[in-house]
Amino acid sequence: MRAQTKQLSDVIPLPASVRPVPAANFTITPGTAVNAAPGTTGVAAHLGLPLAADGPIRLRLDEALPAEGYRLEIAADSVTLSGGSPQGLFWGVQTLRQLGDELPGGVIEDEPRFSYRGAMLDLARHFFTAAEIKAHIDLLVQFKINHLHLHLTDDQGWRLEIPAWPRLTEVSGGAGTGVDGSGPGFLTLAEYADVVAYATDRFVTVVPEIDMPGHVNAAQVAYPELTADGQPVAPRTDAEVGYSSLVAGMEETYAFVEDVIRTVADLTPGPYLHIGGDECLSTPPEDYRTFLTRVLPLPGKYGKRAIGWHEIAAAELPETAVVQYWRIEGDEPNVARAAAAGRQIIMAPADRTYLDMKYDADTRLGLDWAGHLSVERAYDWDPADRLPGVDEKSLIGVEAPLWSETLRSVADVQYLTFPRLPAVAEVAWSPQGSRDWESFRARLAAFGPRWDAAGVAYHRSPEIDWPGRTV
Ligand code: TNX
Repeated sequence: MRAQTKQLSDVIPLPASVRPVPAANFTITPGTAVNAAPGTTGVAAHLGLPLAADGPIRLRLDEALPAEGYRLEIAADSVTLSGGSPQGLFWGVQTLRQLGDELPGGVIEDEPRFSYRGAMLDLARHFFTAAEIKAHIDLLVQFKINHLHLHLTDDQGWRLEIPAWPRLTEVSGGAGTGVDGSGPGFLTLAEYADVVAYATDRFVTVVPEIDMPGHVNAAQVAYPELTADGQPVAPRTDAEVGYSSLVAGMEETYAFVEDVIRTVADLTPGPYLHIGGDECLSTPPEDYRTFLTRVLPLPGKYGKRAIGWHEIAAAELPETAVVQYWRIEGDEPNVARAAAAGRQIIMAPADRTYLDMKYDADTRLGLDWAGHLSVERAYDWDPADRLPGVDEKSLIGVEAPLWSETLRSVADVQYLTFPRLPAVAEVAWSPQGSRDWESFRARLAAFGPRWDAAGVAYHRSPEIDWPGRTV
């Protein structure tokens, strides 16, 4: 049990620098007002307090700070929060909100270790609605996650409307799709735009993924002309991988792919478009390279940087391409070679970041092909020390993917996401040298009552000394 007063460092992810000034606590009451300097009123709204020119909580921009950085100064009679940009200010607001209404005095100066701090949600194996995705974003930003990767297409479903290819969602987003046929649905153009706008308001970049050339059974069910012999294929609702492929030697393939990439690029303000590229076990290696040589430049043609799962490192990569490392073993030399050639890498090793791995043998959801992923394992590693030849300067960041084969509800998403996502968020944000598992698990315990009160279905991992339930 841990009911003592909060300390200034009781924040996840741990800030880069914390200097407590013990006597100078500040108390927020419902009437405490915010003085928001020009350019900060949008962010100020996320504090949920009234605005007034003489308010003691001051929000301002300070270009001397890093863009995602902020400085929070808490004194007895005022609180000053400065951000290097509205985004940095927004992260400062998250810190302020975590500290609660009795703010301990002192100064926090903070900025992230990595610029890409991601979470992935698989909408293909089980669909989640726009409202559910937005609610998930609200939980992610509390931990300063700034990229949401949406896995929109796979063998079991196609989840984004593409107007020129309407059967993709009419057929493969409809009833009976998803693993066990239990996850139907798709995002209309308007719903996707709504998710993107909601994310943008919270400084989160949406990274859409259209998986290819494998993981395409749902596309081929909708359009049999995309198969090698033009014959219809049956819908699949099992969780196998590696059996479907677009055909590298057919022009129809590239007409389809370019239409889809252009459409998704037009709908997406963020800089990235993820083209998948994983587990193409039924694509001959030569065809895989032929396909990627034509397709990897397409996001660039439409103004985006291509991201692909690390298998793409077997092909020639455009200069701006980003490689996402996921497997626990295999392809490391290709990834190291891509890094040596100046390509940027996202770290998402399954045995440290895959939120769909079971916590332990008793976990009722999830898979275990990469082993069990305890909270401590998700926390206790260094992304710059994972792969020989891939060091700090090659990394743009870290992502925690959540595949949805075993998920059936938002509660299932929350159960696997919390509390491991905060662990990965701290890996991606806080200085490596300041991170410490004992400190993290003590800070994490304080989130139990908040998640209880907010109705978040987190896993009460026995690794953490949670306080007693309050609701
Ligand atoms: C591997 S990780 C996959 C996915 C599965 C996942 C399940 C990756 C790039 N591909 O197709 O959903 O394992 O953990």
